[in-house]
Amino acid sequence: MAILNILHYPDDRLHKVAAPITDFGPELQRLIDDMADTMYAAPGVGLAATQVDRHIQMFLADVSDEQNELLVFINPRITHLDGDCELEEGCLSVPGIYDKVAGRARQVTVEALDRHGKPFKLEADGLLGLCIQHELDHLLGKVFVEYLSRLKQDRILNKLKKNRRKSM
Ligand code: K1U
Ligand code: ZN
Repeated sequence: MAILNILHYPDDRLHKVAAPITDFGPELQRLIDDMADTMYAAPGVGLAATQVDRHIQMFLADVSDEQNELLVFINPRITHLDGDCELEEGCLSVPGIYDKVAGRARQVTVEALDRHGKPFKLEADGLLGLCIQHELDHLLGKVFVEYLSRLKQDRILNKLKKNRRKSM
């Protein structure tokens, strides 16, 4: 078991675009297990490889209460979006900040490969649907706060700076 370091906004490495995965060998399997440990320990309901400074197209999600329904999405792509999501989102890379992002869909269809390279298709709504959209953004180098107004972004940056100073 290993807990990986989660990059914190505004780290530039959160803006890197992830590359497709072609090798499903032991190194990837180890990374998946370590990312799952990291996500559950945080605790979070999702984690993208970008957030642990691995710039490959993979994210994990588990929105179950018992943390026993791990989903692994490799080389994911959204094939359908519908409706409007009213839920607020959070981010392990932007601790303590929750807000609603305009334009998030209520229902999402995603196609991806599982940890063994097997294709699957999933339709999701609610927290899982939102989490999938949020994690896919991470793989594109986008952090949710960057969708908020300039004023909100400045406030968030100030708050994060203050929190960092307090914890030093
Ligand atoms: O990608 C991440 O930073 C993880 C993020 C995922 C996410 C949460 C909510 C909406 C969209 C995306 C988190 O998990 S933040 C932590 C969180 O929301 C949470 C933690 C424990 C229980 C329930 C929620
Ligand atoms: Zn996030």
